[in-house]
Amino acid sequence: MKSMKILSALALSLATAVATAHAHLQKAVPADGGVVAASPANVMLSFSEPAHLTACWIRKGDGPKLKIGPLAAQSARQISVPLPPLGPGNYVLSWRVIGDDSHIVPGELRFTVSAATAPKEQ
Ligand SMILES: [Cu+2]
Repeated sequence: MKSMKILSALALSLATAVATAHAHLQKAVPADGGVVAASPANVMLSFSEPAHLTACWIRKGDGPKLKIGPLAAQSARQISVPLPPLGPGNYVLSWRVIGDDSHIVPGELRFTVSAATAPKEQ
């Protein structure tokens, strides 16, 4: 039992040591807080290490979260998330990725589709 305690303490300190190696979002297109003139076909997420997108949602304003899929099965540093056609408004894209260190990292990104030149909504 004592060895189990030492092992879990070791695992904890290891987890702390790699904490800075999480799959952090480094760059996104459109950028967080960005304004785009037309509905983007996808969002490109660039992570600090290969990550596997396990879940992704988009929400317009205070509306319901819509699940996005299907998502790529492989992990990659760059992940393209397909978007449905978006009308003018403020959007929040949220996701969960699992990095190669097996840590789950949630993230979100806000962007605006401007009203001026956005495509007509059906
Ligand atoms: Cu990590």
